[in-house]
Amino acid sequence: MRPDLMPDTGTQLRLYRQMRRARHFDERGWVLYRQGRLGVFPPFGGMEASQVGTAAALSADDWLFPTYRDTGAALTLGLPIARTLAYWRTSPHGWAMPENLKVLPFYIPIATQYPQAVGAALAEKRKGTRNVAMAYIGDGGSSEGDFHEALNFAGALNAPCVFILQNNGWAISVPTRSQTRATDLSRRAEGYGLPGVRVDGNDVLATWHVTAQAVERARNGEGPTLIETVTYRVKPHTVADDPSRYRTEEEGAPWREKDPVTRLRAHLLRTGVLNEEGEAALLAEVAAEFEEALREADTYPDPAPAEILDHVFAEPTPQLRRQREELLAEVEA
Ligand SMILES: Cc1ncc(C[n+]2csc(CCOP(=O)(O)OP(=O)(O)O)c2C)c(N)n1
Ligand SMILES: [Mg+2]
Repeated sequence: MRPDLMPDTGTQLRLYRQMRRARHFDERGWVLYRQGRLGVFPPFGGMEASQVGTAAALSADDWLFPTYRDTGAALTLGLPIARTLAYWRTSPHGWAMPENLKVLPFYIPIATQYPQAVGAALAEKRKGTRNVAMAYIGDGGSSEGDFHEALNFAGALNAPCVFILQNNGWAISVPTRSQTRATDLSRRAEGYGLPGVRVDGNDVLATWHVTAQAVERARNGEGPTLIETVTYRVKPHTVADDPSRYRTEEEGAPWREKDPVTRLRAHLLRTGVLNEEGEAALLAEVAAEFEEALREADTYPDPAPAEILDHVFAEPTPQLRRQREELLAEVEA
């Protein structure tokens, strides 16, 4: 990487801590799932540079629209670990966001977050702030109509949006090459008059750099950017998926070599920004933070059935009220 594009050492260390927090969540998540202490969740290990480097370019006043895969991004912008654990326990505590946090609950319906992010960005523009909205999507999601509508809409209205397209090679069992004939997904931006950037999604210094530039453009009223982070889903689609049914083990081998956490670690140790002692302390802090959050999540009471409908709208619609009554009557019976 060109030295003049390198984030300062403070930023490098901040990125490393966030990547370790994400990696730790992913690894502990697997164990907790097997222990029956966490529900089915989509692992993201190996995609930390793609998620952390992009989210770290935001400020606390910006919006983040994550998909189910983007725990690493959400944690980076400040989503509490305890809430995230609650989410994957299907507890309402997991989708009632802290008031001051502009991170949306993880989107499960593919691509719906993209047009909604444009709406949030336009609202900020109308209010005259310099805040931006960042939305995540996968390679598979980029085949959905919502993706294209959002890019067109954002371009036409010059919305302060940053679109992150994480190309991790797979949409469950469908490889990117079957998903589309396009071979460079970032070039789709051209069709909507937007800049499109393709970046090594396993290099956190690079993802951070290109995203920081896109965020700056958006803040300055210069409009949206599409960033394709080229990475790989080394893990199964969810902890309940068996990828050996649709792909070979060898396919992932070169990607495991390019592990983004190991890669930044090697750089930090080589340049003396971090030493083994400093790293050990950092890892201990990250682990302690997680265990504390797990203890907190364990204190959340089990949800009551009707809570599944709370937090959907500030004011429930007549339909929701009716469904709530029906549900309660059913539980009663
Ligand atoms: C609208 C909609 N259609 C289908 C699904 C089922 N589904 C869940 S994940 C997924 C694959 C998405 O792949 P991609 O966008 O590449 O994201 P990744 O899982 O690789 O992060 C599909 C089709 C869904 N959740 N929503
Ligand atoms: Mg994918």
